[in-house]
Amino acid sequence: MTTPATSPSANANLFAALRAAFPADLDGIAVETDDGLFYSWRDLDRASAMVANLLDALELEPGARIAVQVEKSVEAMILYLATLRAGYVFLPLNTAYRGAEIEYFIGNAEPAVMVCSSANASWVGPIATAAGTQHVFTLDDDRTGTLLEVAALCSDQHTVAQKGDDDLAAILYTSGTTGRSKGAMLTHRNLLSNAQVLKDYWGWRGVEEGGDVLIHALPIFHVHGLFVAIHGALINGSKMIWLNRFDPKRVVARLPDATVFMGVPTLYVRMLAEPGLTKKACANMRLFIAGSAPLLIETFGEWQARTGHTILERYGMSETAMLTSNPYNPVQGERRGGTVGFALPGVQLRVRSSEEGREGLDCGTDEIGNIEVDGPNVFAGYWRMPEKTKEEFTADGFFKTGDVGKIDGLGYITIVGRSKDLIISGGYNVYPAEIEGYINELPGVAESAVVGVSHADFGEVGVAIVIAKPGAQVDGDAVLATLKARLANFKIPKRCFVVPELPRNAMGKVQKALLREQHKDLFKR
Ligand code: MLC
Ligand code: AMP
Repeated sequence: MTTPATSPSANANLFAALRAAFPADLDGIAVETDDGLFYSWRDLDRASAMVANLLDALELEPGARIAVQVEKSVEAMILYLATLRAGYVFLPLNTAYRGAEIEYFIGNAEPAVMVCSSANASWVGPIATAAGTQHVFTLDDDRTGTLLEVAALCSDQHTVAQKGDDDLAAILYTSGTTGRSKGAMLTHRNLLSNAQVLKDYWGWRGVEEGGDVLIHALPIFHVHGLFVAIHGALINGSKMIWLNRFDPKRVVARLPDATVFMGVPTLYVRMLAEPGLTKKACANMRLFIAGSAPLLIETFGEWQARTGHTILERYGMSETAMLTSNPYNPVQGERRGGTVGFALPGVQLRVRSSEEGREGLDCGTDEIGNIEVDGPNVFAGYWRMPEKTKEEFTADGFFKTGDVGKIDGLGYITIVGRSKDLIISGGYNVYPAEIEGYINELPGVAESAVVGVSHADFGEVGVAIVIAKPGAQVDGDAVLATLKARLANFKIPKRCFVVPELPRNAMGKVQKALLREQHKDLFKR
């Protein structure tokens, strides 16, 4: 059962906890951008107050959603902090999303405010307005845009909005194997409890212990970059070295100035290709953390050999924030490559059988089954989808992750696969059902299957296999070109084959395992 992250009388607003952790010296550096800008703790406090005052002046309804699709910048992070501070609900959107995707998210979430880049305002603005959004602002990654122009006129003093543990802080959209994307509703308690656990578990060092410095190189519209990284640094009063875009050369160049790095496996693979990645470059580093997708044991081993550091792999989801982690403290055990470590303190994690006749029974040691979780970090449900929410929880309140794994005798958890049909490409989720839906609507296409195959850089990528209607001519490259105009770039399959038929089992179901096997060596190193 969940316990409150804060006492009933205290303000459960996540921002209040982050703000309370700012160092006493507000003139110290909170964020240094890789292109030479410095933001003090006072700057973060004042700027978030100004944007929060702007939001307050709009007199939005309680629980109003602030949808944001902007390029990464420190100001975009400040907008996130301001949204929490003012007590509204942050709704980040991947910058790769195109018209149809944005139209769905806006239509479904009905945000009161939309913030987009000025380059996209001409198409995002009308979509938002048509969906009833009252306020559209722009924000660019060069500190320009109408949001900052208006915020500049607002006071830099702001009282943090009073929030309860179960009030919503953010909605993150995740796709699904069937139907449209679902908005995972995360509360202040979900996010704060997770940040507090990770602060201890990963041994973040306070200012008095020399302080940590985090290299922030991930996008800030997903759990990893937005919550794990930003909350991790802020709740510890640690400085961030901020890169708007991941560039392996720049990250390697900044390692001597930092102590903590977080990345999806592709970031580690790309950094390993840099000759500058040496033991000497990493001498000041305390911790390298990986997650969001499986870290290959080869990458884990190569990293250890090259840098002398053992990557700490952890596992999480949009719906749950972080669930498990390899130990930081050697007293708790070694960091084991190929595993995602132990359930975090406060997280209950169990593996349940899906075998016929044993469905729902607890698996024994090393026995493979479905991973189910409970804890203060587990989300409040899918936005306006009570039925979907119900389906994804067990009768006794555990969330069904859709991941398949096992637990060994020492408690190390290994993820061996997924029961959900999902491809994780460079840390982004791609749902084959969504892509197949788009392909099947193209002229001349009878049906299609999209499968994930190994890729040296992205870990896994999609490959489309298409069947043409009798007499129709379909060109694989043309299919991909059409998809590119409609869908986020990371969702586009890397190859498309037009074949006479799809392999099927006796029940008539497409045998995706066979297709994966056929194409498994397309992108191997
Ligand atoms: C870019 N492309 C991708 C891709 N990213 N294709 C598949 N998968 C991806 N992830 C496309 C581009 O559109 C381009 O196509 C081509 O691949 C090459 O692009 P690139 O220049 O190499 O890509 P780049 O811009 O460098 O981006 C790669 C990346 C990025 C790895 C830096 O994908 C990234 O930041 N990934 C991190 C995702 C993340 O933060 N996930 C956390 C989710 S939270 P074309 O055709 O245009 O040339 C979560 C929970 C948890 O999962 O546990 O943390
Ligand atoms: P998302 O919906 O983007 O939050 O993605 C969550 C999914 O990413 C999880 O359900 C897992 O399938 C996967 N994932 C996250 N971390 C890991 C990891 N360390 N190893 C394997 N898969 C992971």
